[in-house]
Amino acid sequence: MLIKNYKFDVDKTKTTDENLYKKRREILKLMGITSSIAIFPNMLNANDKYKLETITPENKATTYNNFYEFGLDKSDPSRNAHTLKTRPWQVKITGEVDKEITLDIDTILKEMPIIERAYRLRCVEAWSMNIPWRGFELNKLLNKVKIKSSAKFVQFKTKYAPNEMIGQKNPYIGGFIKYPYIEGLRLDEALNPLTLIATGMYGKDLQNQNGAPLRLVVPWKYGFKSIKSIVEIKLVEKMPESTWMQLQGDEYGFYANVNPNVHHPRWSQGEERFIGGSFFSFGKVKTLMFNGYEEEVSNMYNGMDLVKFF
Ligand SMILES: Nc1nc2c(c(=O)[nH]1)N[C@H]1C(S)=C(S)[C@@H](COP(=O)(O)O)O[C@H]1N2
Ligand SMILES: [Mo]
Repeated sequence: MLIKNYKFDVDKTKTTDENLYKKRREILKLMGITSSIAIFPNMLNANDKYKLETITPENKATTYNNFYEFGLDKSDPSRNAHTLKTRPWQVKITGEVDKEITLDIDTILKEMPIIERAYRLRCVEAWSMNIPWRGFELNKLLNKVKIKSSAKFVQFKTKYAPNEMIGQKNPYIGGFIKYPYIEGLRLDEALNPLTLIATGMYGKDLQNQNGAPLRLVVPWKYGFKSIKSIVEIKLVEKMPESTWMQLQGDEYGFYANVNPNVHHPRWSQGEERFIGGSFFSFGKVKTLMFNGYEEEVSNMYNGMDLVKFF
């Protein structure tokens, strides 16, 4: 399947971003406007587009995190995650496969075709970033096993190590969650070429707070689906549970596709606060259907009631 580069290629994203920024500034200067940007609807659109395409600064993406194993505050993971041991590290592929396998992280890194792609990350809490990931398509890793026809879903599991993850040991820090954190995808979602296993970002290896040594990235779904520090990938017959379904299934469904028309029971999903780098790239933008990846993924949900399957 063809992936359009204008949307996903890291360098192209940067170029568009800079050009748009320059153009905006030139137009504003010509008009003698230096501060007020909200008066022309067309320019607001350009501004929205600019925000959506700006790459979030690295220091924001590595210090404003959700990784409850290290605490519930956004600043906790970057402070606490250094205790996680990411070597040696093994990943098991289990369940409905002809032969279960265990892979070493360094073998994976050597054998997988590593690519770079910028994706938008939209948290269910209505903030978003745009992150240049490094990694490989999950389908390339799943090629290492022969999947049985009985497999319909994939379950993912984060490492369980209370001595390394303070929130797993202390429920007052980790939020009384049943660890290990688990997530799931339908098999076709897992095999979709957009679905990545990230091993790095910003051209470097992943930091622990971002899910080292490898984490899932599913750009058209809310961020909580992008499970971090994975040790097991299990092919299963039935729709698996996820940590957030266990916690509050009426608020967080299995699909969790980004959808500006289906609101969280306690807040709107119609807008998001984009975390950019400059004054121009901060602030509210409209949330896009499937987080802007509608063309690439909507066919997987043909005929499905997205209100019911939220
Ligand atoms: N194991 C685990 N994975 C997790 C989480 C978590 O708490 N534990 N938080 C999720 C949520 S809610 C979001 S928004 C993203 C945040 O990823 P980032 O911190 O790299 O931006 O990670 C997801 N993966
Ligand atoms: Mo999130």
